[in-house]
Amino acid sequence: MNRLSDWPVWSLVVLVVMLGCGSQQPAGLMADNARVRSLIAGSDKTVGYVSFTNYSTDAVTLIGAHSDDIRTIEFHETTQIDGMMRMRRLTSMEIAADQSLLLQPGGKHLMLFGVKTLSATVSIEFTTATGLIIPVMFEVVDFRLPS
Ligand SMILES: [Cu+2]
Repeated sequence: MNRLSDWPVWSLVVLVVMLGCGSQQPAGLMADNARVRSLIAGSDKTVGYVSFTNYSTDAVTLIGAHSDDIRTIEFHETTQIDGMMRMRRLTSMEIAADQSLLLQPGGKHLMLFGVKTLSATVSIEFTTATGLIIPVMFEVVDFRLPS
């Protein structure tokens, strides 16, 4: 579901229509550029970033994230207070209708705790306020940016 930026635009449109007709997938929520930072030696926590776009006419609220290989995944937001970068935990993240939500360095992000090992990809399932499960495949990449 990620890497959509590499696809022609018509592919995206077709995919959205298909999702709208499917019974398992929530209509119109797309994830792009999903990546998790590879583990630093001696650490079992890391960060994840992804761009969600909501092509539906209803807001989508994410209330949780889960992965079999990760003990805890929290939603975080980095803000600058008096020149200091601080992270706070968010209980949910909303993607308004027809809008995108960018999880990126220096802003909202996923915080992964209790990560034992990471292979090339990691699947994270997001839960919405309406009880839908949205699986997103994250690519594990080596980058060194502040969370
Ligand atoms: Cu954080």
